[in-house]
Amino acid sequence: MNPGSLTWRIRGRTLSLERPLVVGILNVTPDSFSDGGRWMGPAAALERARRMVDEGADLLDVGGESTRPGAAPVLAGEELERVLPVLRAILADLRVPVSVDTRRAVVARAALEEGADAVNDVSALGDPEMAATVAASDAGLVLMHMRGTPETMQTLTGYGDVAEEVAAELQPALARAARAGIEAERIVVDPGIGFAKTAGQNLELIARLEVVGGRLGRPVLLGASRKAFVGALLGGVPAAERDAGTVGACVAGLARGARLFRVHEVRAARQALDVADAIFRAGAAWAR
Ligand code: HH2
Repeated sequence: MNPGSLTWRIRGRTLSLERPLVVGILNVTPDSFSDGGRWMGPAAALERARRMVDEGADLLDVGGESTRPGAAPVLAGEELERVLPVLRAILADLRVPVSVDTRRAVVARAALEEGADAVNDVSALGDPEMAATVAASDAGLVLMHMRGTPETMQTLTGYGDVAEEVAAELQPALARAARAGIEAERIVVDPGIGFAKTAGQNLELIARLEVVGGRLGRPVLLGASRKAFVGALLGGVPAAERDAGTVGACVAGLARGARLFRVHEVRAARQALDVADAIFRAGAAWAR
């Protein structure tokens, strides 16, 4: 598989992944681990969204529930109240594609009706209604690997070969999506960095990301931004000071075949990925 030649189809549009695709994170939650409470409400969120687009985001990912380790679930009504006004404001003002980061079909359905372009499901179709909900639209779908729930996941880190097992455990969700009528071209996969993984397993997963992309045959999205393993490698720096470390993880992931990168700090990732990608392409051209 040549990941550089892959595309992602959302809402009838084919997004090219020739250039690495940067996904800007917009958490409209009070408690997200690195930016909780900063962008709540349509005005603050829209300002943040505009800035991320100016800095080079190709897609914005709006989430109304923190899924950090130990986080308790929020009620669907609360999640809808957080997400829908923000989604409405962004879609009215900006032309950028938007995904909704949710595990709930009811939230996904409302967001899709509002005009969201993709569903980012960290539970990989854990809600029995999710596949049919996405199938009924022509939206894109991100299937992320996790075990258990954010409350329990860090007790579920027993793996033999983490890359192979993550790929194998995502396969049933791909099959379920196909059975529901979601075309493969609409799907990207995500190893779920920090979701039921130890710091060492996160490193190994990124180092062997091509196993996940190769086994599943779909483009890989990497979500390493500001996560705890980055902080641990940098002597325990707080989440807001992990953006340079995040860029390191993105470039390493790019070298292993990831084509989409979910980040809090867009400008640095955009620059680093464009430069690294050009260098890797020059290397590949020389080797031919
Ligand atoms: N990570 C988080 C949330 N959603 N979605 C995908 N596809 N991949 C990820 O790695 C991923 C994700 C957790 O990070 P964040 O949104 O910054 O924090 P919180 O869950 O506390 O809101």
